[in-house]
Amino acid sequence: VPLEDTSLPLYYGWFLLSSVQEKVKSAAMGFLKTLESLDDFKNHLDDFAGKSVELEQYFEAKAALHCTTKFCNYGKAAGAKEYAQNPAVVKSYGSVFELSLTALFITPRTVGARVSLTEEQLHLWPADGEKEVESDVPAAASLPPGSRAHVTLGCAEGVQSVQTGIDLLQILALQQAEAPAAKELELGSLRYYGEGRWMLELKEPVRAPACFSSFYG
Ligand code: 2AM
Repeated sequence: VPLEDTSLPLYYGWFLLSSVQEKVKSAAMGFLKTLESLDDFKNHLDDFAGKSVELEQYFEAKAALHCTTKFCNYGKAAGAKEYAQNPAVVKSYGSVFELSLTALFITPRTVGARVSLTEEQLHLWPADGEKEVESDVPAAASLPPGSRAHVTLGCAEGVQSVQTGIDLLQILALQQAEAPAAKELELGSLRYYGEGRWMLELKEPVRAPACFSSFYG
């Protein structure tokens, strides 16, 4: 294996600064607690294996909070080398950006925060970011670039974090087709998308400074 291939990371992304990690985690906890207290949610508990669930225990945290841009798999993923050589990626490496977390969502598999990317941030988004998961979400290619951008906050037992972006795209595809009626809460508008999928559009987006970098593992 040529050295240049082995030097590619597992993934590139924005890593939330440690000062904001706790803020985001507590916003997520607040969301889960609010959800659990709602009759609407209790009426749909079947989605979560039927029994009573403590959402805070149902999901386990994965890595330090980040928003993956390109999963390179040490160079084995399609387009990894091209991404690493993209001038925008090279130029921004190590810079701090402000991410805007505009919604929180859960499914029986994952809990995450949607990231709404700015024009500048979209330059770091890979061209195939959404198309890559078309087999899981057929409508993915018709969603705008950056739709998959998210921070994984936790996964159910045995679930890999790559699932969070797939769950987000599924919710957005349903939203595009026909958004269900919203319940207005103090934190924002909550919608139920069936099969245990809930999304809260935040009234006040959470602003999270994050460093664009990569993870080798
Ligand atoms: P995540 O972005 O939803 O958290 C290491 O596994 C990181 O790369 C995780 O952050 C994970 O998911 C992300 N990841 C894993 N496989 C991926 C894939 N095929 N495409 C995009 N991101 C992936």
